[in-house]
Amino acid sequence: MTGTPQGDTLPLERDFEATIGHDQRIEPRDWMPDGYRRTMVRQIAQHAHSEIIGMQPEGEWITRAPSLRRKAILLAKVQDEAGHGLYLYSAAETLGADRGELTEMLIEGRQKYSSIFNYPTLSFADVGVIGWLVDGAAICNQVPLCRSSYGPYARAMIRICKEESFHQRQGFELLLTMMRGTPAQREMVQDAVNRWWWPSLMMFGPPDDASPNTERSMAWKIKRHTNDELRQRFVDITVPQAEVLGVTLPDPDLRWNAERGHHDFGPIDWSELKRVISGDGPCNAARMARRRSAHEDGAWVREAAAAHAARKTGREVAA
Ligand code: FAQ
Repeated sequence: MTGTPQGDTLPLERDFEATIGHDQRIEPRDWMPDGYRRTMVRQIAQHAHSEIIGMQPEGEWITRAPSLRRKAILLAKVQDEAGHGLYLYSAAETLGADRGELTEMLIEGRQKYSSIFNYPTLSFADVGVIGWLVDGAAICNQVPLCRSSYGPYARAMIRICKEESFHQRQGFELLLTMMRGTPAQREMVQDAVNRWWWPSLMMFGPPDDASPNTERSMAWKIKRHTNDELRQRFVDITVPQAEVLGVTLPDPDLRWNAERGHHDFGPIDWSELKRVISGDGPCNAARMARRRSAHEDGAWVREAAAAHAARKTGREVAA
């Protein structure tokens, strides 16, 4: 949509800017600049893809969960992630983006998903650490998105955040149980924390001075905080939780800075984030292969659903 039939978009732009300025929501039928629509579709689609690909690392442990209780919890969590993907694809559809086309773009490597899901899950402790750190980081990033300027995205985020906080607590509870177990269990937890800590900090995106989208997204109130602000908040929240668990975060430079009122932390290896985003992480190829085969295996379901919908519409028209 570029403007009114007369091509005079100025009054519409003014309305749009006023809505943003008054902290009100942009809704699907409202006029919006092309750039805003593109940015929203990009962010929502990447987020949706992340939820769906994010089912894989933990999903691998469903058949190997150590008890029926842990299996039931894990099944429910992975199913929740599928639900989040669906709410988000629906939000993208309100912007005119077709879900099938977005999936094609992911499968062809034209759209991204979160770097974090390209790391392997080597032990059951990884399930706990994903809940604690990855869902923890996701909550930190997504709670402010409940106030994002695009209505359907902000509303989807409210429900997603409620479920993610449940996920975070189950991860923490699992780790606490393991930390109260045998020395071997404690070692498994520490090993998982060592492997997931830095990738979790990278989830927040590149540093502010290398983040091309932040300034525009902040001006449009799509993003409410910069990548570095949210990363710092996550570190500050997580350090005391690590103390309760009795694990060591793998950063010798991590310490409280009374002057700043925040924790200082060591340098992040941004070349690793770049590598993983560009497809060269430890599990990128496996994750995409699995996503592609799931899509192909699901073709008959999509065809059957479409045929059913067409028959139903036909019957309704005949009646
Ligand atoms: N991985 O200019 P910025 C979850 C890309 S859901 C991959 O800073 P922006 C739930 C970025 O897209 C996790 N790509 O970009 C769960 C951009 O590329 P483009 C997903 C990344 O958009 C838990 C380029 O780099 N959450 O975990 C990453 O302003 C457990 C430049 O970056 C969301 O999607 C990355 N880490 O800020 C599921 C939340 N970082 O498009 C299962 C919503 C950056 O220009 C189990 N999204 N890039 O080609 C956001 O808040 C933002 O999009 C950011 C990036 C903060 C991710």
